[in-house]
Amino acid sequence: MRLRHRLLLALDVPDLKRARSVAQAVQGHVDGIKVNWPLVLSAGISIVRELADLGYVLCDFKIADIPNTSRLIVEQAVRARASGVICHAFAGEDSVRACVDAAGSADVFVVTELSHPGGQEFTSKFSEEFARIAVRAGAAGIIAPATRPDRIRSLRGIVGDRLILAPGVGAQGGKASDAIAAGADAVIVGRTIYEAKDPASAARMIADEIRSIAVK
Ligand code: OMP
Repeated sequence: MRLRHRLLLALDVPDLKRARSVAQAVQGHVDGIKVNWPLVLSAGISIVRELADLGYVLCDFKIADIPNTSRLIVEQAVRARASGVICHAFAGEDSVRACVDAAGSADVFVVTELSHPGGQEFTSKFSEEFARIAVRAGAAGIIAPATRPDRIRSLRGIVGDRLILAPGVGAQGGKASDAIAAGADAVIVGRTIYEAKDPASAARMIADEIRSIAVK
């Protein structure tokens, strides 16, 4: 993944027309688009193929199943031209390995601890172990919470130079520059961009905020 802006758009927009228009609008301001179930369930897997014409598409299917099913899911995402997929680690290292094997040259990102308050009920207790699983299984990186930059800092110590993508900016209360300063390679932002009147300028503002700390 080429990270020029250190920003990915979470395109959680079930309305296909609007999703297409937001995706077009942010071109040149984001490094990729993350697609989750709301859009895929409404528009079908062909939306992944369509968005792949614009650049990097990360399929956030939060895969958490037995290895064989995990493999079958990743194969479909790759067939639809996904550049990366997201899986959970709580299904076990064998399931994460199955995702990595099936992904081939595509990236696998492993969720460590979820960014919302409920993420502290269960996932935060295991996030360091999940990060170790990501490293052992050969994943491209992890997902870590922009809402808790201190956790990004700790997890960076475990994953070394693997990528850290941090969601939870804006609507969930996290700050892009804080997440980057704590060691994230890029942030993932949804509502703050796609609910803005002008998604392109919302994306540009976040990228500018990130750039402003990167040059300090
Ligand atoms: P906004 O809160 O609207 O910016 O969207 C955040 C996006 O990141 C959504 O697509 C979430 O599903 C996703 N996400 C989190 O918010 N928290 C996490 O811990 C993990 C993810 C993710 O895996 O992308």
